[in-house]
Formats: sequence, C-alpha cells, structure tokens
Amino acid sequence: MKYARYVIAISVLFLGLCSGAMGQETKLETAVTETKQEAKPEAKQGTHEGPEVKEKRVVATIGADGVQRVELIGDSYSFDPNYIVVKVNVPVELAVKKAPGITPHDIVVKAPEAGIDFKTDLNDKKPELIKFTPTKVGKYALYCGKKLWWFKSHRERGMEGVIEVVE
Ligand SMILES: [Cu+2]
Repeated sequence: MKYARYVIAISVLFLGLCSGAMGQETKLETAVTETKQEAKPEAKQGTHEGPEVKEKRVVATIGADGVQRVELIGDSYSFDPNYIVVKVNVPVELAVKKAPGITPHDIVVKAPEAGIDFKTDLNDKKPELIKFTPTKVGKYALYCGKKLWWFKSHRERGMEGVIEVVE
C-alpha cells in the first residue's frame, strides 16, 4: 500500500488532464470570441483619432499672474485630459504627472512652428512643469513617445491627444 498515494496522485493528474482537454474546446471558443471583440477597437485605433479614445476636454484657466495652467495625468495608455484648449500668445504651464505604475511614459509635442516643442519623461512622484507660449492658432498632436520592442507604440494604443490653440 506504499504506492497507493502515488496511484491516487497519478489518477488525479490523469483525470485532470482529461477534463482539461475536454475543457479546451470551450476555452478555444471563448478565445475566438474575445479576439473578434478586440479586433474592432484596433481597427479604429489606426486612424489615431477614432471615437474609441474618449475625449476629455479641458480649457486652461488663466491665473492672476496671466499664466494659463493645466494639470495632466499620463496613464497606461491615455492622457487625462486628452484635449487641452489654450489661448494664443499667453504663457502656458502644463503640470504633467504619471499615474503610479512601472510602465514609463513621456509627453511629446512637436509643433515648433507654434512655439510648442517638448519631450518630457513623466514620473509619478511629482509633476513635471512644462512651460511654453503658443504663438499660432491650430490643433497640435500631443502623445507619448514610448514604444517597447516590437509592441505597438503607446501612441498607437491610444496615448495621445490634442492641444488646441485658440484666439
Ligand atoms: Cu506612454
């Protein structure tokens, strides 16, 4: 009876494998359904302005010192807010913080023609203060410039937004 334990253990394992194999079909079906569901937002994301990225619009508030300020949080994989409205020719201070987590994020705007040109790494301890003065009315893309190996860039995953400069 010394081996009784092992016999039982092996039987249990065997049964487990069998039921596992039987369960496989159901699992596969579920997986297929999930892929189908995911396929939709992915297709939209390619446009970079699909409706799947919910717009969170904020108009900068102008302080008594004449500086317009906005607070921003970079999360995986979004900015909140992701649509910022600022006035032209008025200095801006963006306070950008990263939500806690190990994934690194930054914030990039490359619109030197409008006086907005920065790329700043974010940290979750204290907000980065980004200062600029927009000089040209228009809409400019802001995004996270991070990309890990062969994975989609953070921007492709929805970590992007707009700075709109108005009169
Ligand atoms: Cu990012």
